[in-house]
Amino acid sequence: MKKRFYITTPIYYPSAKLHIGHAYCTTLCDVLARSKRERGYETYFLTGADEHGLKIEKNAEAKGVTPQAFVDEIVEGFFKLWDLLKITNDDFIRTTQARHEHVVQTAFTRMLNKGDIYLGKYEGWYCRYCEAFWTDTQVGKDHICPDCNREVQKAEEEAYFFKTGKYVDSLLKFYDENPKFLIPESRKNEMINTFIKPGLEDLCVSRTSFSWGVPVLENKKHVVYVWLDALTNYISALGYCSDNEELFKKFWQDEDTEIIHILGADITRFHAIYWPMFLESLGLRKPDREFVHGLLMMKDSKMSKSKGNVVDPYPLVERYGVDAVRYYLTREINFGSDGSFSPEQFVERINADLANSYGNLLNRTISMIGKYFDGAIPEYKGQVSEFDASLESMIDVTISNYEKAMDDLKITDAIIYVNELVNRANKYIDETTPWALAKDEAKKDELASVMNHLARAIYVASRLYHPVLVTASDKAFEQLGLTSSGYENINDKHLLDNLKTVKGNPLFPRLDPNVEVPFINGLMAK
Ligand code: ME8
Repeated sequence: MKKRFYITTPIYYPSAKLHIGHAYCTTLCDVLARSKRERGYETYFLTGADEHGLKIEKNAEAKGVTPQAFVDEIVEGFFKLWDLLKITNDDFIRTTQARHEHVVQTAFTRMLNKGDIYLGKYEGWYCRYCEAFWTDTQVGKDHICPDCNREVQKAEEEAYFFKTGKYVDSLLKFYDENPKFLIPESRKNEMINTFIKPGLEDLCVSRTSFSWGVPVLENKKHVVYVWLDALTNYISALGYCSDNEELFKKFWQDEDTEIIHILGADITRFHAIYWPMFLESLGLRKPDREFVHGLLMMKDSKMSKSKGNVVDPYPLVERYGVDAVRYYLTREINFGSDGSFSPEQFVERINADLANSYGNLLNRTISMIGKYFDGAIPEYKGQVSEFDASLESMIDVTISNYEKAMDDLKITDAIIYVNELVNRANKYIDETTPWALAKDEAKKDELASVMNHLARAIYVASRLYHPVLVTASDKAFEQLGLTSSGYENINDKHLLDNLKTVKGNPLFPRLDPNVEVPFINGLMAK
């Protein structure tokens, strides 16, 4: 296990407001980053905004403002949303910042001097929505963009190109030697069969048809084409080629850092093919893992800013709280598979897992400790009954399964392990029947042990839920009477001895589907 982590989200286009799909990716990265940090790994978490390109230039023009003013306003909204969702990014990179533009220009010059970039003429099928050129085969006879299904136009212009051919063999060798580089593995076959085998064309890395971009120093009528610009954010944010390369040395160059990019399936080829090539051209190390998460769909089609069929995360968080939304995104959509957003599933998930299972376990336990032990958690005295032994072993297994799943980026699985522990603890109440033990003075020790074990199960579940349920877990700790503790205490069986519990409100009040489903549907209709 490497000792440090560098985790990134894609940098989103500020061409319109973000929707729940972006919130999904950033939240899941945040869960990973928090979980690593809590477990003591030095972690750097980056997100940002990809502010150049034709689409933004056009949107700004339509609004009658400068592109910079246009993106400034939208990026304000990014900040608000990440604040609302309690995202703990260490930095926010904007591609219009001088620190980034400098790196793009330096990288371009280095590649040019090395002979990896040359001036040529581009003719191809251009999708102005995706800002991507496509080949004849990719657009088919109807000339449709394979990404967004819109019509593409034939376009030609003088442009600089990156020589992909020079790096193809080395990329394939890299894939072979690093089977865990691209996850899920099916994506690697897709890259090879769809893009590399049919013959990878040189990549267009400059444009002259719009001006909202980083100027090419060597030829000012060109601006750097968005993907060379965008991808370098992952190193510009760390200070690559700046006066202070400390972060870059630590989080990129040091082999003891695990570099993980998280991205959606729509941008895999840019990350999995061109980015490693650019890095090799610059003589830099490649990331350890690129994890391709699935897309959130609306009914049968992809949710996207340009289609306008989106769910706005703001009112959801406002009404249901940050924990409910973070939990739904983490648990409902298996990380790595596509998923769909549905109001019914949202309400059902919160009710079943958070209100009935976790919230209820806490509520029942705190009430019983209040009733039977005057609110003080009895001391740990080992395993008094066979049920104690079984719950304790489940706790140990849960911690180790959870950690392994998180390390493998199986975030949904990690959370399911915690849910299973919570369910087990609820069942343990039924098995041990504390209300019956309480009637028999001779069973006082047994009852005390049950309360201690329940409190510990709640503590461990809350610790493991913490990267997701960022406020509710803290409330659970408060109810257990804990003022401070960290992940390092997770195995301490005496942590809760004699703590004075504090009865609180239910963490997750049950949602009434008859009220909430129409409410969420209303948000979607807007
Ligand atoms: O592609 N479901 O930006 P972008 C889940 N600027 N995730 C979704 C989603 C959905 N329906 N829609 C978007 C760009 N995403 C470039 C990236 S990176 C160097 C440059 C998420 O604003 C998903 O992670 O179109 C996807 O890859 C990303 O947003 C695309 O965001």
